[in-house]
Amino acid sequence: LALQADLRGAMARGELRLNYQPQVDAVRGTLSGVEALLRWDRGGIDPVSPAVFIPIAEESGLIVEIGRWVIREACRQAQAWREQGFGQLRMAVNLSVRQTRDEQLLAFIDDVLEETGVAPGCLELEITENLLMEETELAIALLARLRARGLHLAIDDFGTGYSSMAYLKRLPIDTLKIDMTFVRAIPGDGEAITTAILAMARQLGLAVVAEGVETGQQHAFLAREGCGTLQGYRFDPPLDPETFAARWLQPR
Ligand code: G
Ligand code: G
Ligand code: MN
Ligand code: NA
Repeated sequence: LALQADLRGAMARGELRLNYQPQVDAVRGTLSGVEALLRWDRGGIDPVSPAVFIPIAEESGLIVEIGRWVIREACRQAQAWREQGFGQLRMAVNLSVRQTRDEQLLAFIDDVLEETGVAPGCLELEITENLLMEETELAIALLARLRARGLHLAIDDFGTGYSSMAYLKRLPIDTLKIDMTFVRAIPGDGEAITTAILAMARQLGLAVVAEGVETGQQHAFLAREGCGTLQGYRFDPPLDPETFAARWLQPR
């Protein structure tokens, strides 16, 4: 409860920040996109992981406000980089289940895109597989409207839930993100499931991002199996915007 009150104050005090992790073309090693990840910087005190404070924010409903801040800040950053001459990036943000029940989400996103000049196709929303399984037809309809608007949708932590190929086929999505538990098990048990996910994605015409890629061996396996995009400590952890720009962005 203390943390919940603190979190409310954190927004007002400007303690929330976004870090940015590169998504890298598996073959060329070039930047294909970026995922924005939320950080709570409590100035001197230990930072609290979003794995801890996001569930708290969800319980209190504060996640709607925080989630909106995340979308706006990520789009502002993408536009700032564009204005600095770095071209238009594909920016991925995580969406929590509660936000898919926000009837104003579409209107809010429209406003942010207009205000920042970010193209809809450059904003990707990540929704966890388990969230999708829990959600109602209403949430799916909202996702379909977002996609019709031109946004991209990705399924995060893919492979940990129970979605069937038939179910996936009905979903308005663009990308599967292979959960890092499978990537961590390469070489080994992770190989077969990774190959199966890639084959299924190919059949469905979906792009694939492998998460948690840490080693050269994992990178080589995934590139060989045709996984287009990689994300993980092999390339970089989530970085503050200045470090991200210095390491990954070049003037065009
Ligand atoms: O970056 P890190 O590994 O600490 O993130 C921990 C968890 O918090 C991950 O599951 C990640 O998806 C989630 N997370 C990070 N940023 C956001 C955000 O802006 N919104 C939501 N809903 N989840 C986030
Ligand atoms: O659930 P989601 O995929 O959005 O969360 C991604 C989380 O994984 C982030 O908190 C990020 O810090 C973490 N992460 C990113 N790359 C790696 C990696 O290579 N190894 C590990 N262990 N964690 C990673
Ligand atoms: Mn994610
Ligand atoms: Na994930």
